[in-house]
Amino acid sequence: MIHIDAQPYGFTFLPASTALIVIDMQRDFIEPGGFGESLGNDVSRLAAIVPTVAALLDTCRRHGIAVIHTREAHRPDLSDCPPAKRGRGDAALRIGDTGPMGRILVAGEPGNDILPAVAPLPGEIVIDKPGKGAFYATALGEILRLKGITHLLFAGVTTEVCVQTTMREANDRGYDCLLVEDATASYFPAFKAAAIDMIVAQGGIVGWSAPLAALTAALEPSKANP
Ligand code: C5J
Repeated sequence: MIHIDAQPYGFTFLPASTALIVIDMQRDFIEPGGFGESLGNDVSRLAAIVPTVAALLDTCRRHGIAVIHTREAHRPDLSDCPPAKRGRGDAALRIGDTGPMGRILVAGEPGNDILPAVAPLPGEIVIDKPGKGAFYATALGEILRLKGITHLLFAGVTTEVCVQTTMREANDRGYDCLLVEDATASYFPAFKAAAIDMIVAQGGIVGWSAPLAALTAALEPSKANP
C-alpha cells in the first residue's frame, strides 16, 4: 500500500488498482486561437502546468499506474453537441467554427490534439467526451471496471469545470479520488482554490487533494528530502 500525505487526511492506494486520468490537456484549451481563448480567457495560466503534468505522467508510468487521457471532442457533424452548449455565451468562435487551429472542439482537428509534451504513449487509452464529465456518454466506467480500478488520480484542465465534474461523477460511482493540485489549472485562480476547498471539505466529500511532491515522496521515498 502507498500512503500519501493529503488533504483532508492521508490517501492510501495500490498502484495496480489506480489510474491517472489526465483531463483535456488540449491545444483548444491551452494554446492561443482555441476554444479557451475564444471565450475571452488568458490561456497562459493553463500552459504553466504542462511541466508538472509531464512529470506526473512520468512518475505514474514508472510505477505501474494506468494512464487515461481525455479530450473534449465533438463529432464533425456536431450530432453529439447539444444546441444549448453550442449557443451558450458570447464566444468569438463557437464549437464547430473554423479558427486558426481548425474547427473548434471537433475531433481530428489540430486544435483538438493533446499537447505533445503530455501526449499519450502508444497503448494508453484516450477518451473523447462530448460533455464536461468524462463518464457521460463514454466507455470510461466500463474501461475502469474491466481494469479493476478502484482509485483515481486526477490532473488537467480546467479544475472547476471538466476536472471537478469528472471527479464528482467518479466519486458517485464509488471511486476514491485524489486531485494532484499543482497538475491542474483554471483560467480563474480563485475558482481553482474554491474547487479544491469544495472537494476536501466535510471530510473529503468529493475526495482528496495533494501536490505532486507528496505523491512522488510516497512512491519514491529514497528520493524525498530529509
Ligand atoms: C471547459 C474543460 N472549461 N475541459 N472544458 O469548457 O474544462
